[in-house]
Amino acid sequence: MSAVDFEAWSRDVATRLEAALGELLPQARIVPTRLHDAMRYSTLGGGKRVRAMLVFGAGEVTAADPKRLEVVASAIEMIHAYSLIHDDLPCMDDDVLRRGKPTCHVEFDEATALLAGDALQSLAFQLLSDNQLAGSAVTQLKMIQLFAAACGSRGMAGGQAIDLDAVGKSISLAELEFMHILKTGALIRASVIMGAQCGGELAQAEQDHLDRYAKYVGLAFQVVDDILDEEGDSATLGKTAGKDKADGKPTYTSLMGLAEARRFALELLADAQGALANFGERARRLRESADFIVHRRR
Ligand code: GRG
Repeated sequence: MSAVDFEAWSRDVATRLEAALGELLPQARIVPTRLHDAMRYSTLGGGKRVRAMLVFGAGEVTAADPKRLEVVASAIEMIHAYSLIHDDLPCMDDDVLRRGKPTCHVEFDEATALLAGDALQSLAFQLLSDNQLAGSAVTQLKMIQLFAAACGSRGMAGGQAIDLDAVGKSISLAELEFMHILKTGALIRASVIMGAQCGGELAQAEQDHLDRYAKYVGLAFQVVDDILDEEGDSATLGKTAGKDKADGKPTYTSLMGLAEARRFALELLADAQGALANFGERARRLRESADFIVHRRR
């Protein structure tokens, strides 16, 4: 795969992920059919699949078996889909458009959307415990621990709580950064670390470099998300543009201004690339994925 360009590689990742998710998600004809339909509706056929790119990119660093990476990427996408379903509910961001189509609670109903998110979360953990994904049981347990922490109150759910609490308030840049490290950064970091853990063991210094890369990329992802929310249009983004501003949410652009936020995103990209300096060709896909994350238009 190293001869093909990034576009072909990322398409291949998305195709593999889609096929794996199609198999791993319960079929819509299985009872309870409405719930299974909603889980598939929100997980399949959309999204940039950035977290899967990071799983597969990190897997190339440790020469991991693609079959293991498919399972890990699927579990992470299920958690991501659950977070989007719940985030769109009326009790949270109350949004009607996601990935260019009606949000889960609009297409189905609120109760089904709540349950679809819940069931996606437990299915993700089931996959990580049903399949052999690492060289040793100890490493696999460490993967699951990291994943649980990334999803919970000191990860994504905690970041969401801080986010909801910050609406209409003025917060500092340090507070904004802390919120995003939890809300979006934790799952992005888990994608990189778990992808690498599917393959051969890395020296401690190499693990630390990957971890630094993941943290910079996670933050860069969010800064760019804020820029796109301000600059983009709903048709391109596939979600309601300008919503953060309209909802009175603090963002990088509201705190720094657009030009400074753009500069900050490039600085984070350079830091992320710097963290990979010693990996050579093995980290090519991680380098390209970081570039994609910062220069994307949606
Ligand atoms: C409800 C527990 C719980 C958590 C929700 C991550 C999150 C916390 C909410 C998502 C809301 C949101 C729009 C956050 C901003 C960054 C983000 C995660 C954007 C969506 O991710 P992309 O751009 O989406 O990777 P696609 O559709 O491409 O997969």
